[in-house]
Amino acid sequence: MITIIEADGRREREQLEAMRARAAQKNEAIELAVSSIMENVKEEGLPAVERYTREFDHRMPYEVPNERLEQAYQSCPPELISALEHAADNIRDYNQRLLTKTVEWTSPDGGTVGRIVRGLTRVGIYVPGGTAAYPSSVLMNAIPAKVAGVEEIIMVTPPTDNLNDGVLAAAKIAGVDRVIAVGGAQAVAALTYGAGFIPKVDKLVGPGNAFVAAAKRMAYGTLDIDMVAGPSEVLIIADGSADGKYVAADLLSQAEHDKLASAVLLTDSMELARSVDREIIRQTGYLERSEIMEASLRDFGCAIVCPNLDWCVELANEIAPEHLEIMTCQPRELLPRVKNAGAVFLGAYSPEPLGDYLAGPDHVLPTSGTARFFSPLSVDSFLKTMSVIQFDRSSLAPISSEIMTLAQTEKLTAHANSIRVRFEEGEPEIRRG
Ligand code: HSO
Ligand code: ZN
Repeated sequence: MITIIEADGRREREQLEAMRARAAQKNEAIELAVSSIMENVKEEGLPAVERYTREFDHRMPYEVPNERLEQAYQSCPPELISALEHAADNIRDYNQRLLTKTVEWTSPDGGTVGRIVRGLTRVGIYVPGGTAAYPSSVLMNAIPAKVAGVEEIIMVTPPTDNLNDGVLAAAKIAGVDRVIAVGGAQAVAALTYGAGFIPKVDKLVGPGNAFVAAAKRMAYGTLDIDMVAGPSEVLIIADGSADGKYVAADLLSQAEHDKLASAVLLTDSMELARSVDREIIRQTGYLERSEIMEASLRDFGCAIVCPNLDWCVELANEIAPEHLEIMTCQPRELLPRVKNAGAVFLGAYSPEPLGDYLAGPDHVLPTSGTARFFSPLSVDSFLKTMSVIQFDRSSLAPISSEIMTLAQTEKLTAHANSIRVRFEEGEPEIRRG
């Protein structure tokens, strides 16, 4: 069942506002616990990490040997391995094409200027334990880092008796350098400050529970992080030409992630909205995670019938969804007006799971309206740049007086002096003390 609302400019905004309230609120108790974990690991290093791991996971943190990755790879069904390898190839190809290049050129004043691109040195990838340990997410986090030229990629995941084979196989396929069985806020703290055999990293990416998210927020500044992911979202714009069966299936595919996931249909056709509603009821009947989907659609799902498609696009831009599917007869026509979305899927044969798994672009995307200013994870997320300047005497001379004027205005005489000494007649004066 999905609530159908007829847009009048006010009703739909009220509904959307009510749904926005789902964004995870900060929890004082969690913040407090995590800040003391961060402090203690910073002070004590590995012994603190071991203590917390024993307390929360009833084990010791350990390095997962390469042979274990090999064994995981061998024990996965061959069709899983070949699907992961195909996905990995596409993610690699996509990011290679995006790789920003170092550029240098002659400036208007005749010097050489440019921008050098470098990969980060060391990156951590957090992989949660339990049912949300997704092999696809390992690829989506690790491969862009690899393409960026990151020297060492360290994956961390909570220690359990049986680590997830699919996740370990994906780590091998993606070229993860080390896997360390350590999880929770203590893993984030270890990667932030370094703790014994767990080195500190320059950037930490990947989803985690509320403790991990809080720790990542606290670590930010000491290292870089990806965005703190909120519950998954899909928004579909569809007209009367769309197949209600496909639309319903795609809404359900996101709704199944989480009771807090959001799935919204914007359409100019009441007939389509009704057929989507019927299809949702029918398909939920045979799908496994019906309880999650029903809760998510009840609390964070709706179909909004708008007067026209422009109205739909405007609302979509306000919502700035993580995933935006456009299933209209001319989907490309709407694209130029779309401003805010993590990923856009065009046409009846570009369903969101295609992007979750195989198309090549990342499935780590901005959520909770942050697509207004954040971008998908990509090779860019693991690169940084340095500017470079090289002038010679003849290109510096003509601009030297301007530099000195600017320096003197700022009362920074040593700045002016650094230019002046280069153009003084005769030998520079040497003051002896
Ligand atoms: N749709 C999720 C990613 C995912 N789906 C992983 C399946 N596995 C993030 O938006
Ligand atoms: Zn998904």
